[in-house]
Amino acid sequence: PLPSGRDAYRTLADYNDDLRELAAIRPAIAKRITLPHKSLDGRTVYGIEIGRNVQAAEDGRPVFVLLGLHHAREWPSGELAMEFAYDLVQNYGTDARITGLLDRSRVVVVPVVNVDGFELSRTDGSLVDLREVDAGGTVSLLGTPGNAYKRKNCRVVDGQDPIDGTCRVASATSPGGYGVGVDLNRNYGGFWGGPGASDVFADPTYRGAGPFSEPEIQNVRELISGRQVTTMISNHTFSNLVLRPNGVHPDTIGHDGLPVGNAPDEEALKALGARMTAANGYRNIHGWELYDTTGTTEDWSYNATGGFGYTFEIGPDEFHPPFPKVVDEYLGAGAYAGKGNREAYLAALENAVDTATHAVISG
Ligand code: 0X9
Ligand code: ZN
Repeated sequence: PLPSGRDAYRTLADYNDDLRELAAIRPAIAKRITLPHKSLDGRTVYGIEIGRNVQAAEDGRPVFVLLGLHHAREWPSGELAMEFAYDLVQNYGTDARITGLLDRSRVVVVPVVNVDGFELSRTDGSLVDLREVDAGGTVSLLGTPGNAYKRKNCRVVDGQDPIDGTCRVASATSPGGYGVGVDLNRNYGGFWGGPGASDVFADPTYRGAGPFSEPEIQNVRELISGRQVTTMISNHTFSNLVLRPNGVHPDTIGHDGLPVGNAPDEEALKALGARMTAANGYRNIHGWELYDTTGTTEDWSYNATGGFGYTFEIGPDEFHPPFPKVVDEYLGAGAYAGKGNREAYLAALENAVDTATHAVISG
């Protein structure tokens, strides 16, 4: 079973309850944190900070940051982040490896970055797509019921009407679509405004009015800027990939202030990618090998801070599969025997500690 014992997807309320309770179980090593900005719809965003003597002020130990649910429909991305937090808190003091790592680092987990979008997706959606079968037996996807496949946040722009006056992506008469919102994984300041992001509000990759325009992304900026984050993973679904900077093809970049060629730390970024993909069985590639993007989490965090940053695309083929698959993808069980993200995150945490040991980043 998972560290938390859960066997179904959390709601936003479940995440908030779990973050509070997990911190309360072991306050010597776990502290709930409140991010500085409320979401557009006024929700508080919480995380948890884990490590030896965590109630004291930051002491310069390196930090590993694990993020989930930038994209509302990608439910496993929050689950795996939350389960790693449980794993660490439960095993500190008994598991020598985890104890040693948490003595020398802190880990910050924010399982739900896009609280508004996730709440809508999780509570006003369905796991079942609307399909039509024609006389010849051909199946076509008409759309998704409710809002289970919402991607973006709940930004409304003047003159661009939200469906039914809300954050919804779908209505009874208009299933599917992308609806309102900014793509939070195009809103960071890393090469914002470049290729692989849209300036059209209705598009799935709408980048927002400017870099860091969205409070949900201001939260992540301030979280990372205020700590010595040596390794960051942003969880998404799906495609079984570990993506590293850069997000833009070397032939595309080199214009308009975009970087030329590979990231300066290409060899080390690739090496950690190899360690993590040995653990989870995914492919270890540059972001641009999936497709060009700008304004993503890792392109900002790596270029702004020097801390290594990755996107994990969890799972082979579904935004939110039946929950037993999520369990196996964390533990490396069942169809994923020996290939789990638990071990990949531990490799990332070891790197976070090791990077600081070698003093690559000044404190
Ligand atoms: O497009 C995204 O934001 C991510 N894929 S998703 O299906 N989860 O939406 C991938 C972004 C990773 N970075 C690069 N491709 N550069
Ligand atoms: Zn995503």
